Amino acid sequence: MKLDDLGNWRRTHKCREITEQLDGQEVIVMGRVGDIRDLGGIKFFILHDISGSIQITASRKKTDPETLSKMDALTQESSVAVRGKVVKARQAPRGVEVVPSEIRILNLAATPLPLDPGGKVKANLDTRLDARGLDLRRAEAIAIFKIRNQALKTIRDYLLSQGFIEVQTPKIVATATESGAALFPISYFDREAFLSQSPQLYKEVLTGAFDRVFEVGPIFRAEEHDTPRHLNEATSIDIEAAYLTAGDVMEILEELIWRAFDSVKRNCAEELRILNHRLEMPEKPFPRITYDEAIEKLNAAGININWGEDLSTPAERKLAEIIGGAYFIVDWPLALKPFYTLPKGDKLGDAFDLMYRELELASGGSRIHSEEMLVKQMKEKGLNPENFESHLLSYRYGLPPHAGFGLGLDRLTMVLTGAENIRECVLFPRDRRRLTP
Ligand code: AMO
Repeated sequence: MKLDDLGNWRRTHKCREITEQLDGQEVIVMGRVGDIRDLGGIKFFILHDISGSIQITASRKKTDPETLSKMDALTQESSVAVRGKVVKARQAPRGVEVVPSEIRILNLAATPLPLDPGGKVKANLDTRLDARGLDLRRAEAIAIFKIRNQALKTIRDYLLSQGFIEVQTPKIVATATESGAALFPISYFDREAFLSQSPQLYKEVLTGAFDRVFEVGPIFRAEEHDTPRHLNEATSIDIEAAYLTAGDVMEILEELIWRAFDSVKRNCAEELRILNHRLEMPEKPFPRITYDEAIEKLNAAGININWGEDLSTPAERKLAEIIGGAYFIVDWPLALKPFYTLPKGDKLGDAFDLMYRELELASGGSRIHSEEMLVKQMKEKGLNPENFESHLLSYRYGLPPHAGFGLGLDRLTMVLTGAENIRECVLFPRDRRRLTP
């Protein structure tokens, strides 16, 4: 079939804007075709755009043959433009419909569809991710990404209001920051390079010039985990601020999480309804417990963790049962935290994790700003300071004391939307088995 051109047509209204007040008015609407129904004398379809939907209704008797034949040719998910008159109609889903005078079929969807974006036929996650472009048209998927967008906007606005500058740091890097094992090597001309695990070292250096910086960007982890909360490419919201400590940036993090919840609750009521998710506001201040207290509580609850061990998944689950909601775990054993963590006494690091129930949302802390101390701690962690030479240069010239955190945007989106698998919260997830689409 020959397709139509968009030509000089432009939308006069989005679907949601078609209301009874426009009764009798001519409009142009554009979008994708949802449910199609043929009642013999009358043919309907639902037109969806990002704002919502509107019913398009043509009676066989009154509609011209060309428009009717286009109605007959339509398939679900085709993209179309409709010029027509707004008519009040009690039986239409929104009490109003558009009676077409001309239809342009801009692209015709092939049949059968690999999945039903209308949601009547449920598909499993793998089938959905294989046809993700189509899967993202589902109302639930759109709701998740609208919520993610709203949260990110709120977080950006807040950080900008607090004097942070948004930066972009290299994603092709020479060294690890978090742990050697989780790096993706790539070939960089005749040298080996890696995909960045975290903007950590760059954001720290930037505090010397810009005082406060933040970055929203990809982090790459070659983790073998195949879990509902790990990805090999995730998005983190990283901040770093000069002349602040872990305690100060925890307050920024708490405020930022609270505001993200609040703005989603106020601006995304319809999306939360679509997802059937009741969002409970976390109470400020979030509880803060030390690592030692966490171990005590766990041991008392029958989960044995020796001092110095990381918290296992069952331990995190148990803590979530005991504390619930959003809470900080502070004062970690230094050995469990990366080399750049500022020591607190002999054995502890001035570092924290932010948990939401059993999910770690963020981690951060105060950092070392003295070159000497950083070199010492690198050696203690078995790292070779020579590999960090260009980075260490920046510490030589008066880098201020600083602190910061990394917050996983995909995990935050899980919490805000009630998604049980992180893959639902990422447009095109990368995991051990999935490199396409
Ligand atoms: P960390 O390694 O804890 O800290 O990462 C920070 C946050 O990023 C998210 N995250 C992930 N999300 C999904 N899949 C993954 N594989 C994954 N890895 C991490 C989590 C996590 O809490 N440089 C430090 C941050 C800092 O101290 O400023 C860092 O990268 O939500």
